[in-house]
Amino acid sequence: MAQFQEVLKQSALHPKPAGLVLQYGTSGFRTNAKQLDHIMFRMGLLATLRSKKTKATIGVMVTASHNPEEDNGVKLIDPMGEMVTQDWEEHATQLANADQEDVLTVLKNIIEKEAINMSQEANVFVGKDTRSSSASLSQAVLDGVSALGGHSKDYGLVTTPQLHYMVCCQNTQGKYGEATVEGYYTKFCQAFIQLTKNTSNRTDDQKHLCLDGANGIGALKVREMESHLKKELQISLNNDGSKGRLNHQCGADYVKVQQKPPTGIKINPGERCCSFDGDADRIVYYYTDSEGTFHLLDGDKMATLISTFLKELLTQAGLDLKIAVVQTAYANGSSTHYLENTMKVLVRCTKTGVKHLHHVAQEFDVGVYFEANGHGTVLFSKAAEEKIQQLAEDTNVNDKRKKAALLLRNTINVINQTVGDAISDMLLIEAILAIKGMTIQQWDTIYTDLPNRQLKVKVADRRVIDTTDAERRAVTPAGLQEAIDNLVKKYRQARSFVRPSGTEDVVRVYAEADTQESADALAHEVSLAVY
Ligand code: NG1
Ligand code: ZN
Repeated sequence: MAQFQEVLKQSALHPKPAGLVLQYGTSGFRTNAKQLDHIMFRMGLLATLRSKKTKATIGVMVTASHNPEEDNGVKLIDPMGEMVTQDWEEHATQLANADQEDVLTVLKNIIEKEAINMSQEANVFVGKDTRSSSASLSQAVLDGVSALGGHSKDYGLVTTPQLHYMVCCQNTQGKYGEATVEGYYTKFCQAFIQLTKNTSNRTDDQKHLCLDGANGIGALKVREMESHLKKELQISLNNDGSKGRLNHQCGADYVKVQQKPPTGIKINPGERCCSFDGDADRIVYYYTDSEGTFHLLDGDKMATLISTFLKELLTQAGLDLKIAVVQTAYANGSSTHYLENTMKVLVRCTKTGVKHLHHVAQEFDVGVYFEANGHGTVLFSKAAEEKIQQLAEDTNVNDKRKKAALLLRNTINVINQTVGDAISDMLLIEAILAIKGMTIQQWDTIYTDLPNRQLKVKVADRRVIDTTDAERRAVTPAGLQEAIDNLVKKYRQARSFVRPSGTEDVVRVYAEADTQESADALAHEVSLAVY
């Protein structure tokens, strides 16, 4: 067929470096940008097939999130704006690793296995972050789409969650919003303005937020969005990309892992600050107190604030909807304890990686999910949305129930349900703090984090470690878990686990205990047991 001839011809222009083997990992392919041209072309091909198979628009995002500037990566987005399904991750890995002369064979195998009708139309949305390599790499994706006769729309510079939103809007015929960047700002900012409109006691001080844009795409997009916020949120933007390097000593990952503010930003005591990561799908909050001590409010603190707010509104609205919080093993033990024992909220733990959290959150009427690193969102079931909508429109309910229903409706609209989104999460948190009249210090005192430490250990082959129980226990190598158990017993309120990273060639060690010294010592001892 002519289209396969075109694939062959174009594929030769995007050759694979000999011997290179890459895996579709926790969130797509990610490595040094110089090794990715053929991967991008082939993901353009694969997205076209996925579009034919699902008879829907598929997204391809070119980004390496919080990795350094010289890296890049790519992830595929399924029709409802969710991460691509796991079976297709395997197709992606096979196609990415096929030798040059085998590309057509692998492609045809996928077509056969998935029974794809090649005369079906295909549509692919493409987006990219601000890395200097992203322009040519996203062009390689577009080349892949056109080689198989697919249609593409190049959104250019967008955040990862914006592209997820576009794909969802397109495939739901605009029911989720308009599939444009302008439509995105309109939807989320209008909901934010509605939510904050009756918080008249809010001072200018409370409307002010200090933001670290990680020198990435999030900074650019916040600038674009600002006028839609009508001064209801006044953002002073640092690390806007004009001077510093992407993710270099700044951004959500740096702040979370280093447990300190971005370098070079002047923060006044008590000032509310937040950091985005390089593609704006993660956010963490923080402040320094009058003694100069740094306080981090991470994904767990956000999940707690959001779920508390939603639970209170559901009670006020008299709606019997099942709410749960989904976390990973990295969630601070104090957050889980507070949610289960004080808030009486159901907590579920899944493997690391947002796709796992997203799927579990879908099992509930209201599923709040967050990784400790600040990636998360809230999912509302269709039935929950309908009940909230009905109540908001009902003329026979008392004022209290009605008010709660209206707040819930606007809360749904301020949330990007397709994926964790730094911009949408920021608007949600800002709205909750405004409605509750709460300062960042008050939010911080809801519970106190257990001191914790994360370490990375380089080993010959990290895959010798196999885990179970949502990665909280090691099954192999023999004796490792027993050694960890014995170390944990030496400390108070202690917990520790190890797992191979899905995005880096390291084993990650996590430990928490009653003091920072104990957490550090335990993490160190466990990392020695890993060798
Ligand atoms: P790995 O490298 O598998 O630990 C990291 C993060 C995940 C997730 C992915 C994708 C930690 C401990 N792990 O995964 O939460 O965000 O990257 O970016 O933060
Ligand atoms: Zn990211």
